[in-house]
Amino acid sequence: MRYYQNVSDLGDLQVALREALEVKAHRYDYQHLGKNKTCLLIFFNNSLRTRLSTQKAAQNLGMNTIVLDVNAGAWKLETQRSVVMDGDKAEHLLEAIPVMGCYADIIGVRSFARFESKKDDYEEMILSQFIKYSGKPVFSMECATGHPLQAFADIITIEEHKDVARPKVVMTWAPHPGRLPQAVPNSFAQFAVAAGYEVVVTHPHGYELDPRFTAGATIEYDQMKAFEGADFVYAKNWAAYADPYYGQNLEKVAVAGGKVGPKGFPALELPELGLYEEDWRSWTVGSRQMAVTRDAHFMHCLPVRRNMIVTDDVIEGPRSLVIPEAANREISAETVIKRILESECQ
Ligand code: SN0
Repeated sequence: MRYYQNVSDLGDLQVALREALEVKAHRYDYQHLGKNKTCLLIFFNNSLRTRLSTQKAAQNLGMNTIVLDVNAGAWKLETQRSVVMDGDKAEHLLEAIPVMGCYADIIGVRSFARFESKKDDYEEMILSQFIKYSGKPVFSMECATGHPLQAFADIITIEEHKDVARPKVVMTWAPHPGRLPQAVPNSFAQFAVAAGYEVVVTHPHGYELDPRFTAGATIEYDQMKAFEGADFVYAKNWAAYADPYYGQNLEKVAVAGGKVGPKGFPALELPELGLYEEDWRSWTVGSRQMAVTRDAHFMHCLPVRRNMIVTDDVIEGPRSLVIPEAANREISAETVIKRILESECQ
């Protein structure tokens, strides 16, 4: 494996899951693979779990790690070609990337969707330039369209906690004051389907994800119906994907009478979204929804806004898996970096 950005890069997911459990049991047994090798972790966005777990994973494998926050101390980077660089950006990505490649054996990149251009985001404008110009193996630490290290950790966690062969896994949209990327829900849906689970995705009208990522899942607009009999509930906020509201928080567009939406498009009506002004917060996951599940485990990638996404009692409850998911981030990262070291760096 040279690049990691999709579930397909893992090949057979069942084989990858078995390997991950092996890595978890023997995480310091592969140090010879990374000796005198450097893992460079480039962050264009904030991070807590990804930064710590990926650094730990590379160190478990005997690698040196260098972490760079592009927005804290590096030169501001221009990312578009043909721009006259007379503004505040001193360096171009087209020089910065090959320079980074000189110092690294493997590069991890975090670069969220910017919601300025759907085309740039869905073509992975930043990640694909690292793949093209660094000359080194590259893995995603959440880029515009996916967060495959998170989804791999989530599936490992489900495998460890499921009590039926084919659990019902429900991914639900939940409210947020801002507008979050589709990367986490895209990858989670894709991995959960690939793992062979019964996958239901529930969200208000207007929040449909890119169907390339939800293929194989059932879309159910009635959240209570979706939750019936669920074994696992995965909550996440995401902004609209469909045009013309790509990257928007639709509740805000609707409540503002369309004034915060794209110019020239009609105001959204809340009933069109299956929402009424007072009730979009009813999508916050609480004991009401959890009561109709099969005593489901609760999951979220973190960071989570309590009492927006999920109530205190559910996230603190005995069925919450948010901490085991975070712990498995070390394992998903180690499995991925191990595979890259084995195939590309020996
Ligand atoms: C990111 C996201 O993609 O949703 C990272 C999740 C792993 N989350 C946020 O940016 C949360 C920010 C907030 O203000 O809640």
